Amino acid sequence: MRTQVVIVGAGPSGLLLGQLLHRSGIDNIVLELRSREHVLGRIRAGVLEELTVRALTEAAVDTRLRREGLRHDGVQLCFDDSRHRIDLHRLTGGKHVVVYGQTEVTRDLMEARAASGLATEYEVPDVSLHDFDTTRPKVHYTRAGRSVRIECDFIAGCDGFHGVCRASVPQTALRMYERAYPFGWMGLLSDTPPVNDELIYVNSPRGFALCSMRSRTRSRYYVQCPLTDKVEDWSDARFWEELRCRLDRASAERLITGPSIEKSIAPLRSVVAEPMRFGQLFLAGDAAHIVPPTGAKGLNLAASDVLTLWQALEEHYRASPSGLAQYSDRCLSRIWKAERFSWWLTSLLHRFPEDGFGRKLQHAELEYLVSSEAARAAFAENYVGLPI
Ligand code: FAS
Ligand code: PHB
Repeated sequence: MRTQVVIVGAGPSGLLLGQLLHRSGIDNIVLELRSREHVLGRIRAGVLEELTVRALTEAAVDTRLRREGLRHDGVQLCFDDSRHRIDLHRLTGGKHVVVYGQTEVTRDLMEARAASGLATEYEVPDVSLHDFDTTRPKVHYTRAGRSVRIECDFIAGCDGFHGVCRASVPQTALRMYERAYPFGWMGLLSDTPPVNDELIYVNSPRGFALCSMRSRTRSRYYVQCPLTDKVEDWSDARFWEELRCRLDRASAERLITGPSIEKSIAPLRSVVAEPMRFGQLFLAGDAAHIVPPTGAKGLNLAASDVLTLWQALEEHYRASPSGLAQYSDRCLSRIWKAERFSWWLTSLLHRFPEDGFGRKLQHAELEYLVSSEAARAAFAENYVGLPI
């Protein structure tokens, strides 16, 4: 079998790249380890930058997003029992973010791919990469007991942090930069009206909390928790009580609770793999980098990697000077700025073990942030997403 681009991974990165390549007339196949249902069952990101909306529009996968996505012109910071609004729209000269769950983005991309009749193999357990340091890379896997070999021009590694693509690169060719945080996020999804019409990021003496949403009737909440916690340690009642204790009084009184429809714990870490290109193999999204979700950057960085890769591949196939050689440096420049913002906001809002001096610095920075136009503007331009 032969195609132009083999895409490993059917998360948002892989599916978005597949749709963009298709619209440029570039053949591609997507190979996914898990089932379609499993991929859709993951509850992850909730906030899209305008750049991500633009990428989904280029891929002609924005109809439901424009109908159901919630435009947010501001976010709120909560500390010392009071909330402070950051006016994203005014501070960035008119930009905003859109609240629309990653699950819905993935569903829209899956449906668009199926409607386009493009080749997608789910539940493929043994993808292996070959000869990607030559001009004739190959990808092998088995399907119904039969060995399949695909010859291609390029391989896009969109298989997330634990995928096979980055793992196929000789360790001597990779530089990994990592920072782990001494806590995780316990997340809860509920069919209850959000406590507020904008997101609330909370720094409380008991730890970080985040009030987000998926719609006007479905809420997404997080509380910081020890890394040793398990989901079964968190009954619904315990979660709601802990969230109430961390919120300002007015929000706590307004909080509407209800049964959880999903609960999960995610560890927080910052990771970057450099470079992102190895011969004809290109890494995109979580396959190349991880951010703590505090800055709502993970999914959005994946989208900007994919936009950059799609434009470079389109130039290549149009036989015009292509950006393939600059792909890694271009992506890493934006990735590191988002890594910095995500690390900074995580350091600002979370409770670190026994660090009195650190807590005084946090408080001083929060007071400065909410009282300085310049500081709020810097927060706002990072939160809505820096330009590619
Ligand atoms: P993904 O990991 O989404 O997709 C990779 C795909 O590759 C998966 O479907 C996987 O099954 C498949 N795959 C893996 N190995 C394979 C193999 N060997 N062969 C074939 N396929 C293979 N971001 C935010 O902005 N906000 C959040 O709140 C947030 N919460 C998160 C919570 C968790 C628990 C995790 C893990 C991430 C979270 N993220 C969040 C980040 C997340 O949204 C990612 O940035 C986003 O999923 C990146 O998309 P992909 O790069 O497509 O990677
Ligand atoms: C979410 O809605 O899941 C979400 C929103 C903002 C974040 C992280 C997660 O910073």
